[in-house]
Amino acid sequence: MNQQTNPDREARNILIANDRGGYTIPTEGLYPYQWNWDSAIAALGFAEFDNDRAWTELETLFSGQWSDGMVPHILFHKSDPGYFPGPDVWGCNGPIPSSGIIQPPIAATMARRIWEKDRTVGEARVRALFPAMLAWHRWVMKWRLDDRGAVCTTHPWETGRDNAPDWDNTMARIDASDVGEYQRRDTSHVNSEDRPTKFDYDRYIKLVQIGRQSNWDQQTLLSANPFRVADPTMSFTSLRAARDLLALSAALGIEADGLEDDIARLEAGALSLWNDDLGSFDSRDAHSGEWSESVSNASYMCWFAGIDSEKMLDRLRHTLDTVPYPIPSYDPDMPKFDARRYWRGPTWAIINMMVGIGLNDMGHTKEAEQLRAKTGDLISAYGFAEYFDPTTGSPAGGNAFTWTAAVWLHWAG
Ligand code: 9YW
Repeated sequence: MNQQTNPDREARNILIANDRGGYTIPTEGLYPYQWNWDSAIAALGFAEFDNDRAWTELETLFSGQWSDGMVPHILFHKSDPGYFPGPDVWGCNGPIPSSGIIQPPIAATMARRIWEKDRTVGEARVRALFPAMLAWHRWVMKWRLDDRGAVCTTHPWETGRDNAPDWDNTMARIDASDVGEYQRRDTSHVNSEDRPTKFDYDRYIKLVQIGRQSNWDQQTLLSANPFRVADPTMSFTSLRAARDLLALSAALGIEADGLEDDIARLEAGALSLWNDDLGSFDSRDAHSGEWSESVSNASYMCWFAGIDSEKMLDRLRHTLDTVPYPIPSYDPDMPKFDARRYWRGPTWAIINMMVGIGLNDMGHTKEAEQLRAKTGDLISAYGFAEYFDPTTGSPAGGNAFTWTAAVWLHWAG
């Protein structure tokens, strides 16, 4: 971005250009459909200049909700050969062609923020969406908890942190030798060095095949799916969403039985992800009980969930002081750190925003402001990239990216 440009205007223009009529794609080419958590962040960005359009984004997302309450990670509104795997590979039967997994359930949290920004426009819209948001929360409670109340991801794509080192041990145990031939599309849009490896991709597709063979029946998948990892992203966002749903139900006078109990259960689950030997929130394989031994950017999302931690705060201060463009998606002092490979090192503005919001909510305003300012500097120096090298700041992945623009408008700019 050069100094002549107006970053606010540029950010708005990115959202407008990525708008496909009621929903926003993450970026042209690489991601041509509606992604679940991208969309919730896009709504937050729209709310900064067009509150009505913000609600439409969330309404379109929930128009793809399955009858059991599940809200898919991708809605394939219009087919696009530039992305693989498309709806024919997933083989799902929702109201809109879709994938068969979810993403971190942040929509209720963003709906609350958008409603708080403009209650006049938001009152009727949030009321109308509330039952759908509650149904999704209940689906998560029913199908994604481990025995301690931590929320599990059943596919690396589900957590939104595709190739994070968190999944390495579990992925290594998956036999993908019969996955068959397929043609990746992501590496034709962006540098393959910055993307997940073939080893990982084979397993992503194998897990989709297992889901499809099970007809995406969750009961069957509890035993058929070898990938089930309790994870900080899912656990912290689900807990935050439950708290926001409770706040909305109280403010709007809508009955929502069981939310207090759900919050207590999710809180216990989130706390169970504390790995004392590592000194961090961590992921845990739900089948084997084995820790991932991974300090990721999701580890710092505890405050977003209303969980304070002096040890995480110390870690964060150290990261803010020593990493040029924080927060890296994987601890740079750990051997698997890879500065440009997607979720194995790079910095992601959306995670920074959620960490920053959490810090601020819990009174850690100095660290919140430091993180916000550093994220703002990063975006203004290097543009609205999908993600950034935490050591040099250089942009990576797709550009003119919806969620980075939305983060700028709502928080970093
Ligand atoms: C995929 C769209 C998505 C994000 C994820 C990110 C990547 C690839 O892109 O996923 O095919 O789902 O890891 O967090 O939602 O921006």
